[in-house]
Amino acid sequence: MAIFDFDSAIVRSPARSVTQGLRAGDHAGPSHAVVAAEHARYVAALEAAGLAVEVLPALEAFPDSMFVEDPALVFAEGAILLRPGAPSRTDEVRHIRPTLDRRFERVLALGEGFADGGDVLVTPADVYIGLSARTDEAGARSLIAALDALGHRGRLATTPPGTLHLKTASSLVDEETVLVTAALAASGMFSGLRTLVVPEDEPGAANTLRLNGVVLAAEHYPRTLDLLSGHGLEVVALPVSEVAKIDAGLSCMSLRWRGG
Ligand code: CIR
Repeated sequence: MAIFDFDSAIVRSPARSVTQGLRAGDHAGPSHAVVAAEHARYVAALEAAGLAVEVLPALEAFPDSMFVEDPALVFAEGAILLRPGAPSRTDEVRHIRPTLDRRFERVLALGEGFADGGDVLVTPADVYIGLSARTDEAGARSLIAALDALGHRGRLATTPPGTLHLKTASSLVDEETVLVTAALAASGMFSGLRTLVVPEDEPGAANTLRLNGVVLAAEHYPRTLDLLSGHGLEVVALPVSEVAKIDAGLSCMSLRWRGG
């Protein structure tokens, strides 16, 4: 299970400005207090799964900065500084860089274009990079070059229209199985992997997070929790309905790797 074998994680405390986080639609933003409570439960779940968690301080100037998955990508072999495609998030990279320089021997950077970590799905054979409103082809190709330098093979993928990130619609739950929305399953892009399709009435449920022997999943999607348990997985259900108001889920709140 090397691909899910993690001992270290970085997270960032939610800023009070998280209430202004980016979201599709014009609904109200989340409550800072509830997001903070969800974040605390998330950190505890990472620790319970065996990871040592470094908690970075909140960045008030960046409402979405608790979603550390987007400005960087990390592996045991090294880290890659990305370039988030939302203008309000681009400078988050400058703030996470010192931490990555301290924690990793090799820190590479994207040469050109834009790429969000939420568009990057790591599987045993390939690293899928979803083209989206946040990740363009120049960024994806530049990321493929950086991945190659770390010994990983990247390939382009398509994020379904109207979906924020590739991983909004997919997550790897075991070495052979990807949990996907019906729209992404229909694309047929995951050749060589089994697909588990989330129920039609729970399209937001495809973003889960496998860590060592457990899968973290949103507690507000009960049918997906049953689907995962029925697949023989040990599921940890977590409250994330408040961060979901700003289009976030389980994977986006941490960077995970082995060997920290
Ligand atoms: C954003 O739109 O950038 C944030 N409100 C949500 C980011 C979620 N990131 C992720 O799933 N990797």
